Amino acid sequence: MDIKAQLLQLKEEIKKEVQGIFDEKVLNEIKVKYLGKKGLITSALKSLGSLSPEERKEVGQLANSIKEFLEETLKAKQEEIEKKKLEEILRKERLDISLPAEWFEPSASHPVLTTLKEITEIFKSMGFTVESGPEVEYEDYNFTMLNIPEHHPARDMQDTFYTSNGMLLRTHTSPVQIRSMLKKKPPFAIVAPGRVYRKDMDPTHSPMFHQIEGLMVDKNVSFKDLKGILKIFLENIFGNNIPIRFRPSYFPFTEPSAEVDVGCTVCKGKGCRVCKNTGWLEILGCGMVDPNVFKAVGIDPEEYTGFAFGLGIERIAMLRYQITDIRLLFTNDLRFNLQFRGIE
Ligand code: 2U9
Repeated sequence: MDIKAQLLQLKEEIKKEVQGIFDEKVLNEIKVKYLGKKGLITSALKSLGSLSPEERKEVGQLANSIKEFLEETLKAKQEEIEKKKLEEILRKERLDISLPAEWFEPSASHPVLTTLKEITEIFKSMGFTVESGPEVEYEDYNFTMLNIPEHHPARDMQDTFYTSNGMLLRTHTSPVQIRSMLKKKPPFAIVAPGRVYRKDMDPTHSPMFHQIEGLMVDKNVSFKDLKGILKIFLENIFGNNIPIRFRPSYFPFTEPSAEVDVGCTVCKGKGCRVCKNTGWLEILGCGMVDPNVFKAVGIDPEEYTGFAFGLGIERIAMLRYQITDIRLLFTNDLRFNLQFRGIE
């Protein structure tokens, strides 16, 4: 058979060979078989030298056209294989978006966190900024600088958790205000929400609980300012018509000091178990910052005055949601926690 006939036969073979292939590996083998260094078309092109010039031209054109034909056929086949692969992936990974979604049990915001956030927001709305600090504190920041001297009963080992390195778990968030006063220059108004620790455990006391404390320092801050701020706060929490009373009290870090009661929200002042028949609920403590506290942080008490207050978050949450045992707030029993779904 002459070379022309051989080439035409090759073309027919290629057509047949490529037809039933769906594998890239086999496709590659065919490419090598015809177009590789020792491939059939390559050899045919190499043998052109032995032909006469006229034949060379004709056979050369034929060989090239077959080469082109093969290249195009292989390319088309490659595209066909890739398309098939993609179709297969799309078929396998098909999502039916009309199927019903998987059911997730909705969770609930913890009542302590809900209350803490709400109280913080009320003070923010009155221009207070929010500060925080470490829970493991120096004795100086937790006691000494707050006018609580070394042998004061508040420092008692029976009330305070001391760490082995001479530090302690803060018993109130007041050290945050000490740190702020060491850093900032008056005027400022801050609140410090956070966890505090005391060795206490009964239906109304937990060894860890949450407080929020506030401090405003400026020239001419008075007890009148303190009353105004606390009135707005209590009306926001308990409603506009809530009765409020200030009772004289004592704290080492404020002078004068007061405790603030609101009319019992359960019996409306008539007397019940919750208010121990007094008609009043004790909500917070407050007072004017003691000059000794200002001196300890390097603020001149002749130039500046300030008020401070503090309250326990769990107590407020318990009153709001009529919870009678504080321990329910910390056992993480879902039957309890999930009752607060939708409240935040
Ligand atoms: C600085 C100066 C003064 C914070 C205050 C109270 C009154 C108070 C208690 C309420 C219930 C704590 O959670 S509780 O047991 N707190 O009665 N706290 S005045 O006074 C400060 C704080 C920091 C530098």
